[in-house]
Amino acid sequence: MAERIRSYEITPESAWLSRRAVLGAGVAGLAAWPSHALSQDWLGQRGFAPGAPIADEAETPFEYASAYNNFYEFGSDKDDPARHAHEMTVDPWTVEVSGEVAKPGKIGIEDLLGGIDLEERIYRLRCVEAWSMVIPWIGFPVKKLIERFEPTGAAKYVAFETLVRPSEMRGQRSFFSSIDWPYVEGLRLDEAYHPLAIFAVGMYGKVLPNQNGAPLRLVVPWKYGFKSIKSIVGIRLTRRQPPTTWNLLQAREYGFYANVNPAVDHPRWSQKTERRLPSSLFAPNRIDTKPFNGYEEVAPLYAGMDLRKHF
Ligand SMILES: Nc1nc2c(c(=O)[nH]1)N[C@H]1C(S)=C(S)[C@@H](COP(=O)(O)O)O[C@H]1N2
Ligand SMILES: [Mo]
Repeated sequence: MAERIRSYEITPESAWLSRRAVLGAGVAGLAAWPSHALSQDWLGQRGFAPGAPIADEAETPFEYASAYNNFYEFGSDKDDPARHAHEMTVDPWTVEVSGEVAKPGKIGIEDLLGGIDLEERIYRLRCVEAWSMVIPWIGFPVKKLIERFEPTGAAKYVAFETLVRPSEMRGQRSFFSSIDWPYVEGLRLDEAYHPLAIFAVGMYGKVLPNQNGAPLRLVVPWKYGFKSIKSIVGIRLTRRQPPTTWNLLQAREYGFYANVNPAVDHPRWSQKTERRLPSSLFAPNRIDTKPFNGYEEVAPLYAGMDLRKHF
């Protein structure tokens, strides 16, 4: 496996009672685990192995990951989210789980995350616009949360929905935006259940900055960035493939699957290489893009599918 995985077992109290403490204390709030929890033996017993940090894959500095964003609810320029996302209230926050589940419900995020162990996952994020970053997320497998609501046998897809609150999201008030809010995304249920697919609540040892999708966002590292929907308020289990925002906007350019694939160009640009941030005019830091963004263990999910057709 290419990514390095660290896992910390924590109680719901330490995760959520301390939310303000974490905000106040910065990294210290999340670093205050007993050191034995980090021993290699302890990790080994839980199935984790040390992945060699990849030489050309230094973590993208926090300053880039939190300043160069796509979050159209706050505008279409890369610096709009960092400038305006503080206007979004993320506390209190509720998520509604609905559709093909035995136990639908609207639930506050503290309860939603109660008892869930958080892990740190260092993942590459590859935007369809051909830049990429390496980000240490704090999160947990999507499957852990969805299972709690007991999907019925008819559930084949999961649809996700972002907050709609024009009073706090200036992009949703904008006359120029062509997106039909809410921002929506979806996965096949077996994709969502793959252990690499996570919900993130933090990054770089801190709670998620609003511009990165606080308080809860999806991270699907083998797919183009637009699948990783931010600030989620709705999760719906469905029988049919749900609509997705970029596909609705431009179906020729953005498919439902959106697996990172250097062999399938975007109609307006090549997907063969990417610009790993930080990059500049003089140090472009251009690297080859890998199939599935390098996470080839997901390939069996698409056995027998023509990935040129299902792009
Ligand atoms: N709700 C919402 N989620 C979103 C977006 C958006 O505009 N709105 N942009 C997507 C795109 S195109 C990318 S590349 C990633 C960027 O995530 P990051 O800013 O944390 O790097 O968020 C994705 N999630
Ligand atoms: Mo993106």
